[in-house]
Amino acid sequence: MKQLILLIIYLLTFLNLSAQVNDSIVDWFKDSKLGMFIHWGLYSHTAGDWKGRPSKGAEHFMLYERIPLKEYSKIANEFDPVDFNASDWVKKAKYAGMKYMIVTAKHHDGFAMYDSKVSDYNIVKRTPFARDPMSEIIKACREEGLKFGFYYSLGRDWENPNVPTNWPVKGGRSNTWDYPDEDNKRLEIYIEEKVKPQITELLTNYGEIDFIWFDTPELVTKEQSLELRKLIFKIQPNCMVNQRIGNNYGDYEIVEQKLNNDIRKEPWEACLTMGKNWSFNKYDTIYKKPDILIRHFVDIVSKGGNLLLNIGPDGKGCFPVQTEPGLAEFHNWLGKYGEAIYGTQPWRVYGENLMQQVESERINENFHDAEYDGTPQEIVPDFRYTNKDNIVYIIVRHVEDKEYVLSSFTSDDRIKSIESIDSNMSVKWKIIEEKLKISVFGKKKDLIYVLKVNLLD
Ligand code: JFZ
Repeated sequence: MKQLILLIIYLLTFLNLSAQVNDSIVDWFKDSKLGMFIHWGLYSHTAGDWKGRPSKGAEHFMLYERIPLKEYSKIANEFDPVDFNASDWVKKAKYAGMKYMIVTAKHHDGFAMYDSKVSDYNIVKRTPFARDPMSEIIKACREEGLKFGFYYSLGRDWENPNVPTNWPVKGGRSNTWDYPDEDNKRLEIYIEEKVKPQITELLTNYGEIDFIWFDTPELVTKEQSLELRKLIFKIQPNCMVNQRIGNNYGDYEIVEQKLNNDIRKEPWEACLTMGKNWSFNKYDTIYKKPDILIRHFVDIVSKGGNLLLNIGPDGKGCFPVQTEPGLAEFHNWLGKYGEAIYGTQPWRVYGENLMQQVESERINENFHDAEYDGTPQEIVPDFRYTNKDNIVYIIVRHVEDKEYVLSSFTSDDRIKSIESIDSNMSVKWKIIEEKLKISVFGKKKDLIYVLKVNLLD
């Protein structure tokens, strides 16, 4: 009898702790490779200005400018995105080859960009727009076959009086100007009275939700992370949760504004901005060039990750015009080379450089807010590899040479043939001294192109 009780306790504990989605959901995520991230809120309306001058910190400007909640909340009175069209957003994401969308339901300012019954500090109750954009976006995602998730700022909320932080110093990311008594803030009250009820309504009122993308867990405790994970699993067991739920209770890891140094077996996602900021900022005129976006994308995929590419729509609900070349490039490049991306896995190595120099794209471990881009800017001629069944794809990045030797291949790979996916080019190859010598012929049209290596079964 005692053994039976112990077994039941063990099983209940294991089931609780393993409140994670099943493998088929994770497999879908790993195969999908590309999603769209949307940062849209009251900060999109001010768009980098405050009191007639450029503000500091884009979506962080309430913090950087120490704006009293009473003053900041007045922005809602003017938030009226008359050009917002959910179907247009979703169709642009689908056109670019994106398979899911993550949209800010509540950022650090605490303002709900959905019809919250928990807090009137929301887009329906406090703005002339008076609509719930999330229900419109979710409907459009279902019509276009994209999955959907909510971004939710977990450990930072500048509307709520009970959200202490301690980075980079005590109160460093808290609202200490309206709520100065940092030592007496009770995080558990915030979790019980705002976080859990809002996560519950987000997972109850909008049908099937595929992701909760938590951000900045800050001082959330192990117990609080686990309780949130169990709550999500109880309401929607197929909803994936990222590791920013805190305390390692997520289904997948996040790296932000940087790339990984090597292959990671566990599911992971890199979130990158197209411009300099997460949210729309009228002074943000420098957007990553399309070939750089593809360069980062194929690096991420070669190491087993997904790219969550961010757009910050403006206060009228439109994507910045600077995002159009990048979205078009994803459409064109994936239209031609998508077989080397979707449904692939990392090969035994993620790639190599043309000059065999040491990999220069080191991760920058410094923590940054807002305006930070740790992705490599230098363009190194090199190769990335992906694998699907008995095919290895060689993704050739910014290589002008028409002949090169790859040391990652040997005669043991039993290569049957190598072909160029771009029919304007042809390939000659041979194994010499246990290396693969490749010569390409014809007109190279793409800065990043793909060769398909067919291996013998
Ligand atoms: C956070 C937010 O502050 C930012 O506004 C945006 O929403 C981004 C996606 O997430 O920024 C972070 C969070 C974590 C790290 C860096 C920036 N980090 O762990 O290095």
